[in-house]
Amino acid sequence: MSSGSQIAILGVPIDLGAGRRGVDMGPSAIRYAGLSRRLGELGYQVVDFGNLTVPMVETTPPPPPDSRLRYLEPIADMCGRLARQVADIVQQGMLPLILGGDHSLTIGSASGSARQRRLGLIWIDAHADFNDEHTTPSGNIHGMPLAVLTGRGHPTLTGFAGRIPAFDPAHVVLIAVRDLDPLEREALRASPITVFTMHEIDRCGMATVMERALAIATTGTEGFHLSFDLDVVDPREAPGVGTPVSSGISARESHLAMELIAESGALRSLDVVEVNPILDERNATAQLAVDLVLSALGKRIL
Ligand code: 5AB
Ligand code: MN
Ligand code: MN
Ligand code: MN
Repeated sequence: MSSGSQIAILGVPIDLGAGRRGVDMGPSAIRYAGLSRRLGELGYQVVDFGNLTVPMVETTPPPPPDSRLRYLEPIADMCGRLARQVADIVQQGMLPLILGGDHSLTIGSASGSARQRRLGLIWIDAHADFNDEHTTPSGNIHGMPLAVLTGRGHPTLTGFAGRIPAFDPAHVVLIAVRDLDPLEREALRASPITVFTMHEIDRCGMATVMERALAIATTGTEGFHLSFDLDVVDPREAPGVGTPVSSGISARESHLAMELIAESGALRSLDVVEVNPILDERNATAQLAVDLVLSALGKRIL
């Protein structure tokens, strides 16, 4: 994607998949931080499609207290509609930029983007989001999207309107993981997904990790979808997230990852998720999200 191309922004103000409230306001906070204007300054034509209509906690029947798939039906319905709209955006030749919202939405955004083409998947997150209803400690579906996208999960999620499995695990890469649940960890170890944990980043550096990650996501594919969960960044620099985990990557390392993604020329769609304005400090996390999107789409310092 280069300057002059078209970017389609779509907000998904969903928080039914998360354990705490607030990420439903993420799309507004990211827009308020100047997303459209700054993409325009970078040379892109920007079309903002507004927000997908999604249900909210106040008007949705509560799940049973022991539910292992909280808000399953409304989330599956949201993902089906989102996948269709993202596939439509791709058909129109635009690059989809999805604003979250909790990470359950990526079941829809990534599968919609990969509906008519073979894509790799780069998942940058403190968590692996690789739970299913048997391994989850919380029942929150935002901890499950990567499992669903690679074919493991409840049939209501794996069987919705998108193409599932949308991604061959051989072309999926997880970056900067540092918080796994015990059974999730077992599932991940048994899977062909490539995982670069914080250990590999400390050891080899972000540049080397990204080179390897990009090779995996782009070899034998038509490019890749990027899913960026803001909780991957250290909470001192990105406090506005629902599930902070200490000792994360720095804002600079995040920029480096994004700049290398831009250089690859293979980014086909992206989402930025889990921004929680209620917990943020003066919109710093939303501001960082915008800065990182700009880096991923080719902004250079000089
Ligand atoms: B996020 C946890 N593994 O499944 C679970 O923010 C947290 O989209 C999931 O990465 C965090 O509930 C989901 C404990
Ligand atoms: Mn996540
Ligand atoms: Mn996360
Ligand atoms: Mn292959």
